[in-house]
Amino acid sequence: MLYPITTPSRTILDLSGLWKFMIDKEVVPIDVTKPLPTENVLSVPASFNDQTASQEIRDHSGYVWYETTFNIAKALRNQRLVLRFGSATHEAWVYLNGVEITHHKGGFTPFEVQINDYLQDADNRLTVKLSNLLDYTTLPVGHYSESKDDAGHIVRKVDENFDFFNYAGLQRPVKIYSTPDAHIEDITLVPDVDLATQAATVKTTVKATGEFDEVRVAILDQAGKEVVRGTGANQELQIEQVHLWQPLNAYLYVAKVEIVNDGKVIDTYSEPFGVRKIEVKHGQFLFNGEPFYFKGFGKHEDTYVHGRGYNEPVNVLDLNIMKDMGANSFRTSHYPYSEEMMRLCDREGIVVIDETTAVGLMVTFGFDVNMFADDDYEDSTWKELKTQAAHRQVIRELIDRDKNHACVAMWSIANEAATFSKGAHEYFEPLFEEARKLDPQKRPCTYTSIMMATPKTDNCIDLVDVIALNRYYGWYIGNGDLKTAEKATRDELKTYQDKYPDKPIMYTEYGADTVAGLHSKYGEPFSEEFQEDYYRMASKVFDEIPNFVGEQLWNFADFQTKFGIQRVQGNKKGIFTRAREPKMVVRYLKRRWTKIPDLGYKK
Ligand code: BDP
Repeated sequence: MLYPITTPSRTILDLSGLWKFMIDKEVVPIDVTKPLPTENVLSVPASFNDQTASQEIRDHSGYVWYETTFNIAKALRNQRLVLRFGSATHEAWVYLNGVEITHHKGGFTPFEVQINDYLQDADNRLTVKLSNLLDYTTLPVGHYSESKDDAGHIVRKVDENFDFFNYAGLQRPVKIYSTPDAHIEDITLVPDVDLATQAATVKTTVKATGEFDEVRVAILDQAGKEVVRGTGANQELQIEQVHLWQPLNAYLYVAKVEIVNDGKVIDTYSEPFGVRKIEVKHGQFLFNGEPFYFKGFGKHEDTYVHGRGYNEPVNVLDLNIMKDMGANSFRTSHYPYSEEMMRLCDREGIVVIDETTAVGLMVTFGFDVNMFADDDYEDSTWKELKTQAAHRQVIRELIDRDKNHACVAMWSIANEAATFSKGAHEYFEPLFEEARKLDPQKRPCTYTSIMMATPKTDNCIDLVDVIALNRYYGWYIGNGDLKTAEKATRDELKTYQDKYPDKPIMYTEYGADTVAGLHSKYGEPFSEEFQEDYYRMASKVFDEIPNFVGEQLWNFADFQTKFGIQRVQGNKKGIFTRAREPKMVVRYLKRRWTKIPDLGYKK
């Protein structure tokens, strides 16, 4: 799916700004043919939760309504006009001038609809009904229940089966873009480079509809100079002496696509892309033929006031902080991040592990590795959850959206699912097949495994290209005891290394809750000293394991969660506070990471 941009044939109307907003108490039905019965407004894009002083709004589970009005300039009325949501969390029903025009479920992927037939000359009224409900059929997974209040009205409740606040709303940009009637629908780019000769082939596939007689593709270099051009919807274009896209050293080409009728250019679209080769072999993760070492983070889209909403200055700051620390990568835990963030990573050379919304696929949550002595353990996860359809959908939509991004180096199909329980393999095998089939660039695939999924009990490791572990020895297990944690870390990594000598291993989570400003001369848990000791311990072990190819700690910054006895205003495992102030450990990690080269660390 193409990102909306302006080109000589396309323009954009950004609907960011103040929208009417109300929660639906489900007492009086909302009549969509009339203006929304409220004068309250909120800012879009952003989560709705933290924009008011009302606890009722913040904690609302159920339906909410948004409304705005817009006009379309006369000059544009003969163009094809498309309304596009960067996301709508988690389910949306969209009405234009009182008529339902589209519906979408899944809160972190874009969707769009052509609106010409519903437009009127006067103000156009755009109304969106949203649901933030999650259950056993959705991703993420929530425990859903209903009750009645004293007046007999329905009260809905979502208990998140995951460790982040269930922020919702119109969290990403809402735009209308124009195209001519005959237009470019999609572009797929598959670069392949011969590392010996430095010559690249770029397979280009263009989907277009309407009246046109020719497709032209030109590849421009970063300075905007044409390198090669060709004609046809399917082509293989050659670039000699290619500039590679390297981690932290990005180089972006642009595929400029035109469709032409009678010699006249009808529609133009420019898609940036990078040329790089990603391979997994002999226990290494190779970037352009050299072993890559992941240094970085699991993150969240989570900031003050915006909630999970698009916050570009913070995205820019976060990547600058990463680069300053010598980090080179992050995972979009636990959902696809904004398209704007992906484009930024393309530019900045930040390597991304791109994750679906599959979090909470486990009914017996815990961290006790000894819970399952035997290796044919079975809980009811794969009987109770009905997420297969949502899972296929998010894989399809994520790959469709992100397939051309140079920054995307691997897909994460799920986070911490019950892969230790019987039934997991049957659930995951078709999903991995689907991802591998759909990705034109055939990137590696993984899932991040929870502690209870050990080398002995994990049933699905055969499906992954890279073993990605979320581990909390010394925190959830043996809290405060770093000696035992060091041994457990080493023993487990060695076992993985021996059992799967061809698979690279990395940590996609490890961390300790740390209250900024809390110090302890005994290095007690929650202190800044403990956090540093914890990371020093883990780093020491990582360096001993030959196939260990990366450390992505948990978490970049403190973030908001639901209430719980383990959470004081959220999760405090950030190495930065939620305001992006560094905790003590940042100096240690910066020293470590600036010394570790991005390529060639583990030979
Ligand atoms: C893991 C989850 C992550 C949590 C983290 C933690 O993948 O979402 O925030 O642990 O407990 O289970 O801090």
